Amino acid sequence: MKALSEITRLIKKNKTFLIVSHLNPDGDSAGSCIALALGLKKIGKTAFILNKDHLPKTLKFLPFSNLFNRLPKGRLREFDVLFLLDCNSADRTGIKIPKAKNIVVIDHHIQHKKMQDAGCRMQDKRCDRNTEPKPDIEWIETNASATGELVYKLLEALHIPLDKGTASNLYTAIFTDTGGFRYSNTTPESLLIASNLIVAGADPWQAAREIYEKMSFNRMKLLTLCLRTLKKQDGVAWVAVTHDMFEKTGTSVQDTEYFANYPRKIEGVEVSVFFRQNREEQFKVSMRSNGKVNVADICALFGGGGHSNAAGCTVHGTLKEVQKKLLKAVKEAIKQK
Ligand SMILES: [Mn+2]
Repeated sequence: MKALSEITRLIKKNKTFLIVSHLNPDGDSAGSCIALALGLKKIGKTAFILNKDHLPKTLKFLPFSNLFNRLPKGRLREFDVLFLLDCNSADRTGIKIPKAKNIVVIDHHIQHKKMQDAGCRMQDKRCDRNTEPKPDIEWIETNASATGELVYKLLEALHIPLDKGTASNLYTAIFTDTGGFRYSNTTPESLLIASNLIVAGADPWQAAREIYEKMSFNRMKLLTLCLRTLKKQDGVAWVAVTHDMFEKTGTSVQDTEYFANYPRKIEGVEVSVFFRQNREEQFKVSMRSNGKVNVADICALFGGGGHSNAAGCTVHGTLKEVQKKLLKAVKEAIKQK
């Protein structure tokens, strides 16, 4: 593969690396970043991870999680190579991209410019890639279940042996993005790689317990408040979390992870929508599809994106206004199927 060999060549001839990923890091972005940093350090390189947000509590169990967002003291000097992992545009990082001699994208999301073709509105500044630094190499495989798969292949191509720490990070990356190997993006290859990662020391039960089988009491209380808002109509079901629910239960945004999946479990539901209050009049919207409707296309209409079965966008307005707009778009998409 051309991009992969170009990346290995670039790594071999350079010394300092900065690894950046999308805001609100998830298991795939965090696991991929940490595994890549560990791999680069193993072959004598300097590597740092930069993210707009802290690692969520639920991912603190990852080995070497202390590498996440631990930057060199003083001003950031120019790095030889900047990696953009698990995203392919600067706006997904939420930060101004630091200077680097080379920019490399490793990702499995559909590209923003392709989303533009799919109907992303030009007046939305999120669509404007002209102001963004242009990557020198883009390795984007939308068929990969997780960016962790690509990092696995990269480390393999560099002949870097897998240790337990790296294996656990990559296993968690693939495990979370496939929903615990349940989603339709699970492939023979993701399971094959996962198998090799277990051989190298990854612990499947630890990952399962930490990601899906563990919840603080307060988070469970938030979930019950959230599920009380459940509504269903014309093949779409939705729930919401507002600021006062966070206050009542002593929880935060991080505690809503996977809430978007619950309404999708309901029989007869094609799409589930989760509305999470960001600001007084702004909501983060997460959509999940059962496979018929491409929710990335719907979210692209509102300046967002993602995968066909899991996507999101941020929309301004009161909860009522946002729900009206979004649910109308979802119902139309369902009707067209
Ligand atoms: Mn991912």
